[in-house]
Amino acid sequence: MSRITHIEVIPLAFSDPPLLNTWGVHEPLALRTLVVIRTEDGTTGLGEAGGDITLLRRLEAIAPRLIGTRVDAPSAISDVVRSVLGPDCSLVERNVAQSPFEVAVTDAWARLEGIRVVDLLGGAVRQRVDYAGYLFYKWPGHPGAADDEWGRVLTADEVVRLARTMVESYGFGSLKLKAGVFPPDQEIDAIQALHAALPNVPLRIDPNGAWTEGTALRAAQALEGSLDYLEDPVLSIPAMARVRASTTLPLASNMIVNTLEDLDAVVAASALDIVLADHHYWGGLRSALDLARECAAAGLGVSMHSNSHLGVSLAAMTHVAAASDAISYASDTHFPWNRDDDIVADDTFTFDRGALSVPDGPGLGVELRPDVVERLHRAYLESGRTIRDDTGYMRSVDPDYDARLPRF
Ligand code: GKR
Ligand code: MG
Repeated sequence: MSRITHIEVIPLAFSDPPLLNTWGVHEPLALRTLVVIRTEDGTTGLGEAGGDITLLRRLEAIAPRLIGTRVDAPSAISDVVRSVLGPDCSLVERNVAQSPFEVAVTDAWARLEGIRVVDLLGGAVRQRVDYAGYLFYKWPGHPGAADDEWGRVLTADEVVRLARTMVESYGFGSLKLKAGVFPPDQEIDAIQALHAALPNVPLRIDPNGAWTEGTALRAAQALEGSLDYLEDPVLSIPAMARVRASTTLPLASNMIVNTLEDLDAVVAASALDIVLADHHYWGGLRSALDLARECAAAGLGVSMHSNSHLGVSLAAMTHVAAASDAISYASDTHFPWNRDDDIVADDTFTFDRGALSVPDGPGLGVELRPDVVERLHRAYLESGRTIRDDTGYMRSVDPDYDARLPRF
């Protein structure tokens, strides 16, 4: 089986609208890292990771040590990652650094076999993967710039307008509102307005742990009947368990389950109904599938989390969801917010009734647009940016911005 001969680790910066979250606001450029491996017979494999400098430096340190690895031995990657990162790195940090290499190697292996990644992962349990439309409050444009195509989303009516646009453009059959931005009553009103406007669309709200336990209890009671699930209202397992015990709403999280030990603790405390898996944080495609299996065995539902991303990540998520019947909810995606700057061919992803067909492959089934990769890499270098800093950007506009969690 073919061995890796080259690896490129390419930092990228791409346009991002001013989306509000509890930490602050998205900066004009989001950062991401592309990993491209090549094998001795010229096969390529792609992976995508976050863009912060610490991770970038780790990926750059790991890459040369993977030269010579066979692409049909993805388990060899974790030994290299462990030895390069050393004992001071946490399991989660190792998993984050491992993920893009595991995805790239799997892509190359599947390409070599002439099959789709999903088939290499055990076969497709579905050919279409549902995604949820991801609603954000947002400024009309970045400070000093013209309004963007999405316009202003600061009121309940504007959230409903955004939801209608997302549903009309993509056919999403579920919607998630990023919350923890405004006083909770305002966000509860927005969900109630969405529920009234789109009664057949399951809704989620995610304040990223910005709410106190008291607020979470009150919000849960107010939103019973309007929500499909409530995501990360609070940030500790005991607090989540207490909220869960007081509501009929299903509770979900991508913040309190980061390791299998966390999963055991969550199950022991009856703290959650749904875990949001994310192959970027769990060490790659296989570990995300293992997590999904473990969750299902423990009686938990599974959805998938996303951060601002490009098409290699979207393809990887689609193959993961297609390979797992444990993934029982539509997955999050930021795709509509970032699609114009995508590094993969324009026509790769066409949403049909909120779902993507699993790309035909071989491999992940995506091809890079080299001119766009080059442009986004230049944008990265010229920007001088090295970390995501939503709070710093918000404070450049509102110097007193309070990003404490919880604070509402
Ligand atoms: O893009 O602002 C954002 C989101 O808040 C993201 O950073 C979160 O990781 O979407 C994510 C979540 O579900 O927590
Ligand atoms: Mg979340």
